[in-house]
Amino acid sequence: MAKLFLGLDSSTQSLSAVIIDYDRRKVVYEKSLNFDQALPQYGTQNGVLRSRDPLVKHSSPLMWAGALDLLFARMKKDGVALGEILAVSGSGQQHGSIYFNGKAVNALANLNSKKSLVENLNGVFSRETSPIWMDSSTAEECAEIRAKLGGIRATATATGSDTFERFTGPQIRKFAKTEPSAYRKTSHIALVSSFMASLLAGKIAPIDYGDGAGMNLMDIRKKIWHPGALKATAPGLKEKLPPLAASGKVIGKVSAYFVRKYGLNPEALATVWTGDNPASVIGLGLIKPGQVAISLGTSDTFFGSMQKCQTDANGEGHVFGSPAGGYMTLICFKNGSLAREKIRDAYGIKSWEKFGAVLNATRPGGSGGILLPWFEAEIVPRVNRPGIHRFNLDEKDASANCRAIVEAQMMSMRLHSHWMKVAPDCIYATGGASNALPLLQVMADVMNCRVERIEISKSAALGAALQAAHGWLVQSGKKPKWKTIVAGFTAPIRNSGIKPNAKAAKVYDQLVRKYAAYEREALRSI
Ligand code: XUL
Repeated sequence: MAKLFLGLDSSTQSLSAVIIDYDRRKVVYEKSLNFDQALPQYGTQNGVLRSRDPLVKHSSPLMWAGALDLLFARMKKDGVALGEILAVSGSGQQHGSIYFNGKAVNALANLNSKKSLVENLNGVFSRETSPIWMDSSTAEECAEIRAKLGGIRATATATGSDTFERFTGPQIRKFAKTEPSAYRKTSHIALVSSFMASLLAGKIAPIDYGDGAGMNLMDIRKKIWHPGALKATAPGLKEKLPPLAASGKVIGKVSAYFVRKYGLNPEALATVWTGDNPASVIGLGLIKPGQVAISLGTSDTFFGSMQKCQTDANGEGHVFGSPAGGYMTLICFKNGSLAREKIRDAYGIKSWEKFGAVLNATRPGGSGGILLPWFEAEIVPRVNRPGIHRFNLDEKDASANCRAIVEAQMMSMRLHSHWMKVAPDCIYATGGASNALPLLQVMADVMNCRVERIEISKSAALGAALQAAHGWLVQSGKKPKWKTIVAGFTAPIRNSGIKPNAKAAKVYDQLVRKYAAYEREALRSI
């Protein structure tokens, strides 16, 4: 019988599934469900609820649960051999938090398959909505926690990152301060990853070392809840948090809900989920230390695997646990795809092909103009007042602006990834926009490094499926090597290598200095 493993990825805008046939080293099924389209009753825009305050970004945990039901229903309808799946794992958008009240444990243990998950979860939340990673409304709480932990360097050394607005600890502190009675009624706090794992397992699931590191609450070296960080964040927090565990660790058998309703294998194992970035590290096969990838998605992320924990003294980058053991580094730029899309649309360019043609038709460095595209509050560099800044750049010049936004994004990555001190010989590009070769040429030129494409549109879900396989093999008494697990599933596209152009690279060596100066100036002015 085929060894089938299911990986799910609950991201900002969609829920995706990838099923792998482990022995055949093949992805045998993929499906994605877009929240706005499939569940319009929640009224989200790009997966986010509308809010009057531009810094507040919440989503609905019920929508995620509804999406899980819908996705299983679609898999069943598509004739997927759900009865043969051996283990399920997953990944979630990082940092988002879910607040359960005292009814949750019972409700999870007794999920009624005659009802929907949404009906089953009626009345189990102490907070109806979930702040997600795009939220930047906790600057005050970040400052308070950072001060109690002894400043930026001390906070990053203790928890893997400086305090960040989207990180779960500052979000929990804001909730405890602004809604103390609802906070008191909270019995369990989950991340998106552990929330979805809890539904699958029918019990409160552990948080893994990858996603747990995105909370400012975990001791990054000891991988336990950090007593000082807990104390600095909110009263009685330890009791509300689940245990920490390695991702892929078996929680138990899947809840009977999924067996009865969708015919999932009753022996299938539910395992601990992780964050979407840690899962992508596996899905892209970044097992060797020093391997670096740039993912061009809703947010643009620059990440790689790292053996020894080394934190960023300036506090811009993050260190998370890697599902493959060891660590991963990550820098997250919030104004990724949506910012590119805004510029593309503002100049009436109808497709990404046309946008690429505009890039090809302009010179590296353009006329030396710079565009800082902070449509949304930015994470790196930290910008809490959104705005677009142009230096020596004519707003009316469509092609110059298209080139300038891509160059700015790449130069920002070059500048702010300096602390990782990795000199990769190749950068793997992935995510939606990595199909656009002209954009990758700018990446290669700015980074002065070869770029290879890995066409795994669902790298997080694939990583999750591989994580399920790992968990199952360990449970079966094997000692699987990650190198063996990922082999054959992940490889760059053949002949996809894009070499940097030496002349262009020289232009960017100069321009990046100008960019750094303008960025400093813009940050001073806001
Ligand atoms: C990482 C981050 C984003 C989300 C996107 O720190 O905030 O990449 O994980 O889902």
